Amino acid sequence: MLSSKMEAALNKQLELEGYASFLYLSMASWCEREGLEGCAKFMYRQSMEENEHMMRIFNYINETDGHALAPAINQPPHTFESVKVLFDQVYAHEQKVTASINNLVALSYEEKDHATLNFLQWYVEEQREEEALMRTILDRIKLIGDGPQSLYYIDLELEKINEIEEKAEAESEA
Ligand code: OFO
Repeated sequence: MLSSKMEAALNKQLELEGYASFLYLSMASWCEREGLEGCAKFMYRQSMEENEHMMRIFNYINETDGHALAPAINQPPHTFESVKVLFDQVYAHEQKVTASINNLVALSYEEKDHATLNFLQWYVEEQREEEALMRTILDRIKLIGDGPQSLYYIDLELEKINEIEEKAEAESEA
């Protein structure tokens, strides 16, 4: 059973995951409109993943006798200065999510809530992977440059990353 403090904190996390899903959806749309197909595909997938992250917590709250509350989500921005700014914002949001997951882990220790501590380990690992992936993308953008002539090559890099991610997903489902 969840303590009321833990239940409230997990419900709060739903907002962050839900916002990430809508932010990335908005980014996917902007990329698509800019003709950046590889980036758009990447952001659509990230958006779906964030929705899954939200639902995993949502289901956990109800399974542990809490009450999962559908969160209020602020409207994300619709336009982005550049593809580099867009990925800077993704990285910043992921860092914010990581800090929040770390606070949830600390709270589960405080509350001696071993089930939630165990549940959160998946998120600890997921955040480590996501931050590493975003840093890789930002490093590649730095190498290629983000002027108008570079966009084609940035998009190709994202296509390569999409292929790797899709292959890993297919392997994990097999
Ligand atoms: Fe779910 O916040 Fe990113 O991964």
